Amino acid sequence: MKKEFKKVLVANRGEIAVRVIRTLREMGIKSVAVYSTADKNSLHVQMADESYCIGEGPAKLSYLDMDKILSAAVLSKADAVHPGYGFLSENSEFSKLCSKNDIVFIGPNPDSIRLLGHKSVARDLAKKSGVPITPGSDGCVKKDYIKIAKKIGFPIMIKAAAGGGGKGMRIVLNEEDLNKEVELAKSEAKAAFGNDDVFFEKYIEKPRHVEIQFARDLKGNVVAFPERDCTLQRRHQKLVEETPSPFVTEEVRKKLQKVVEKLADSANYHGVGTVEFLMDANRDFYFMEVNTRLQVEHPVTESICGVDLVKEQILIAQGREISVSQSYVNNFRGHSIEHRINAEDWENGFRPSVSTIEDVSFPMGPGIRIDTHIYPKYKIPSFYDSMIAKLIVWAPTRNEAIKRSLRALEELDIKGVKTTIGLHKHILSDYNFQKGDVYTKYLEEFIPRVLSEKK
Ligand code: MV4
Repeated sequence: MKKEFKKVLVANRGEIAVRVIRTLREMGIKSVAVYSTADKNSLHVQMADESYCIGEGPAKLSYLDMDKILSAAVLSKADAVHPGYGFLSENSEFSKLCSKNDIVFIGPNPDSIRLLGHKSVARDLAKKSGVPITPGSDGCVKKDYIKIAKKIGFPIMIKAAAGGGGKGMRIVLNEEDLNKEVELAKSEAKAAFGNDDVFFEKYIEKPRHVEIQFARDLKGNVVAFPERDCTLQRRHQKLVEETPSPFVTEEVRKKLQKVVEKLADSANYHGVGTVEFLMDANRDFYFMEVNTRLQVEHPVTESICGVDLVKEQILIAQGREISVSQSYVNNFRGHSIEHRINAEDWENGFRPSVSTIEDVSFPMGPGIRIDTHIYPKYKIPSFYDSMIAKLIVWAPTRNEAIKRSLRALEELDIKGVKTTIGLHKHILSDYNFQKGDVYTKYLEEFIPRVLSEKK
């Protein structure tokens, strides 16, 4: 089943397309970019060996159009497709379509994507593999809502089986609200995902978000990386990610890695993936979901482990073995923090600030990595995500990483659009963040406080 890739099509745009093309070049593999008319001046198009326009700006007409992307792959004689994150990266139909056309989809097989994409099926698999799950319903709930919820104990959370990333979730505090909330959750889920299956979980208060990156090859070698802490989010969008977590002990890390290894094995998973957990104040952790793609925050893991996760993805897809061992990864060094820089006016409701980058200068020096697709005079298209850059900072300790991040953010100068750089400086200067004392709703309280103090 070994296959050497000579050419890979990157089915994405922006910073992740650029990041994937860089690794392809290092591996001596030709790259093919696809782009929408709105992206014709984009950096990924300039960097690739060849490129194909696949349609108009709206993602549905380009980056989500499976047939167009497949045509470009066939036409360019690409051996494989790298989907990046978002768009078609977790679409099992697309993965199947690639295989049917003798093109390797760089990711797990369609069955793994489909199974793990169904939250309740993934939860069952986690339970069977010995991964701790929150108390909750066995599978999806069809009737006896009150009986099931009472057994779990209020407050509970209703979650959509086809959901994820916070979509289709509802908290229910008491029995009186339950039936109404289940109906609301179902109709929301139906509208958003075309599937109204829901399940119940015990509600975990003030949790942290901790996740484990893993890789597993066709031979069954598994590596589970140190945890990433992605607790600082706003409306389910991560803003700051770091590794290792300031909250996780060596002992808890070992436990997390052990259960992830078991889960990857029992899913017979091939590729890189991430298992997300909720962690409570006692450091007890509970399975949340599995992401079957490369994630935005993967560079922090690369920084402390000395690994190129895109290279590992490609090696695995070629039928080769993972190039790093568990013991190599356990010898990780230092601390890494990522800041997502969005073109948003964070002081005014995070309104998207899409216009032209008049000028930009990037920070440099020890421990600094910037993943971005912007350059001076680049016009940000309005059709896509507002993330325009990621700053990834490494230092020997968390404390030094925080100081270095502040230094780097001061050097980072973006003119022409409003960005979240200022907010990141406030976060880094916050005493609770410095102590590592935050929880998932922290920014909901922190941001209004910062804004009122500024006035
Ligand atoms: C939870 C929870 C509390 N208890 N489940 C949000 C994303 C989705 N994957 C699951 N999420 C949550 N599930 C139980 N049983 C709280 C959240 C949650 C959250 C989790 C991680 C990061 C930010 C969050 C913000 C709000 C709610």
